[in-house]
Amino acid sequence: MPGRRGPDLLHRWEGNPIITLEDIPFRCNTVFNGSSVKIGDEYLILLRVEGQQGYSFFALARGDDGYHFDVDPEPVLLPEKNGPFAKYETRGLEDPRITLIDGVYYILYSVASSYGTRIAIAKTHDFQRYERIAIISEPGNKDGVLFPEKIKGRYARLDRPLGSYNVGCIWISYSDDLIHWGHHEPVIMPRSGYWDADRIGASVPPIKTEKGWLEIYHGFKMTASGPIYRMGAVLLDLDDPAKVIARSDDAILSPREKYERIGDVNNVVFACGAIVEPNNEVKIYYGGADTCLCVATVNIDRLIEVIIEV
Ligand code: BMA
Repeated sequence: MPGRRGPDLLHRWEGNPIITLEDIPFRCNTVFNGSSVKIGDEYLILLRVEGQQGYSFFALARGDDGYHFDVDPEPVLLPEKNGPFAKYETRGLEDPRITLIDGVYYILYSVASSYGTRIAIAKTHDFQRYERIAIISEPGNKDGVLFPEKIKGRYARLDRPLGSYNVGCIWISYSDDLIHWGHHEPVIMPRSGYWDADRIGASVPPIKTEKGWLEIYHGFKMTASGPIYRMGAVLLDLDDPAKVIARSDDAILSPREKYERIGDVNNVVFACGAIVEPNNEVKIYYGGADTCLCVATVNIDRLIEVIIEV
């Protein structure tokens, strides 16, 4: 909406936060980042929950309006204790991102262990049963998001390998089978002096629009009291998403409210999922200060206009 007042382009829901520790029916330390899907009229959010041991796993929240949710009584995906994946999951499962392709919900997430952080892929048809498929990156990589369709015949993903000098930037890779990935190429870099100066990563799985792939990403700038995590947006070419068409100069959401400022990690807004409604409103689900889940909205055409007009 032209003329919207206030520092942030996104509009925070007045009832934020939408999920806090009090909403979790089992004992845990904190709940934060989550990825969303809408199936018919039902909204589901796969949540990152951190247990009292200190590692994370996933729980499922359900609702019928996108704002009010109930969390299932038990976690839905825990680190494996046995089997081929176990040794890569000893420090937990983090930051799920859901993408629907041909009726299957694929979940990219980070697995953490003393070997480092890697990206894993699992699938589900119903959010009741989950099947691990493979671990699909080397250590030092996270923030994997899968495109919702093949591009020139291959699956595509964005991810965030930590390159030299510990600088994280967003890369693209391609695969024929979702398991073996290659043709890696950097796509989006941090920008010196900007809000996303020191590290960036993909946040929401790319959303197809007429103007290009919309990628809502996160970035941080280091300050004397630690990083400030903000949200931004870019448009990538539909046929060749390694090409950036346009990028917002400004962050679209910055931590300002108390629930974004103060928590287990201060000054964080961190999205893992979004839903585009039939009226073109995008609901973006994001963790606040690693201590709660929140939602903010924006009209998708307005968002694209802002990215392009820079
Ligand atoms: C990132 C991820 C997120 C987290 C953020 C802020 O590296 O681990 O899950 O929300 O840091 O702590």
